Amino acid sequence: MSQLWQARFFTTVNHLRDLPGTRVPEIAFAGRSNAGKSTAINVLCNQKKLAFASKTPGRTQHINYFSIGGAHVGQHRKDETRVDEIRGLLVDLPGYGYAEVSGDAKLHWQRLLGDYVQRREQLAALVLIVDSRRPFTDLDIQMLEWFAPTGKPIHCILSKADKLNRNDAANALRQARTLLGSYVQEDGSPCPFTAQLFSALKRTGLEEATERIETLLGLNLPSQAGQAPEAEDAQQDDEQG
Ligand SMILES: Nc1nc2c(ncn2[C@@H]2O[C@H](COP(=O)(O)OP(=O)(O)O)[C@@H](O)[C@H]2O)c(=O)[nH]1
Ligand SMILES: [Mg+2]
Repeated sequence: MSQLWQARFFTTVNHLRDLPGTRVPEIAFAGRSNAGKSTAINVLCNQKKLAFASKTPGRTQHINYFSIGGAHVGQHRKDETRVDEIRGLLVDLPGYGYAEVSGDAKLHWQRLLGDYVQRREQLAALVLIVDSRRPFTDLDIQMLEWFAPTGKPIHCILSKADKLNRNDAANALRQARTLLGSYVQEDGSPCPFTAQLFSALKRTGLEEATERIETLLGLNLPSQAGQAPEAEDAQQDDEQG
């Protein structure tokens, strides 16, 4: 059973100053409106309505947080999520590129998303959802450009792969990998960007995406709960090495 199945709603944020003070790693899901972001989150977390999959794109202009761990398993129990036991957070970012969003809302989005992905220390990696039938849009590229300097990984999920035949899907994946591979860090080494095909409908690529996200969140490691002092030692060792 995937640990992502434990996900449950944690909080909603409209301004960066309200971001949670949690110290655990978080993975943010970004993508253009209608790319299949909510559907992907729901399938990955094996829940029908965790992230609201709407037929009216552009509605949600806020950041939704889902927690992994720290909650009792029984969904019917109205218990508090135990914040100190949370092991990771999934972050549903507002979808972008929706034509009817007004100028002010667009600016608010740009500031919120740009600042969040560039500055949020707890952000371990970005999952970028791109419709496999559409090339990367300007705003998808914007996300890559914002995030590349952080040196952190991006995992690109090419969604709705069931809409493509085998050949076109393979081409879409190849093109995405070529684009992602063109990003290099200051020392010339490639940015840690990966891509895969995905279909929520057919559940293709589900295992690959789950494993990648669990790894990026550090969920495959033994629990670090209550071991904060050792974590500092480990960091010093890294710097010496
Ligand atoms: N065929 C197909 N449709 C999908 C898939 N994932 C999402 N969709 C559809 O695409 C539309 C937008 O999905 P949604 O998750 O709300 O997109 P979001 O705006 O990025 O959150 C909905 O009508 C979904 O049913 C998929 O894997 N295959
Ligand atoms: Mg959505």
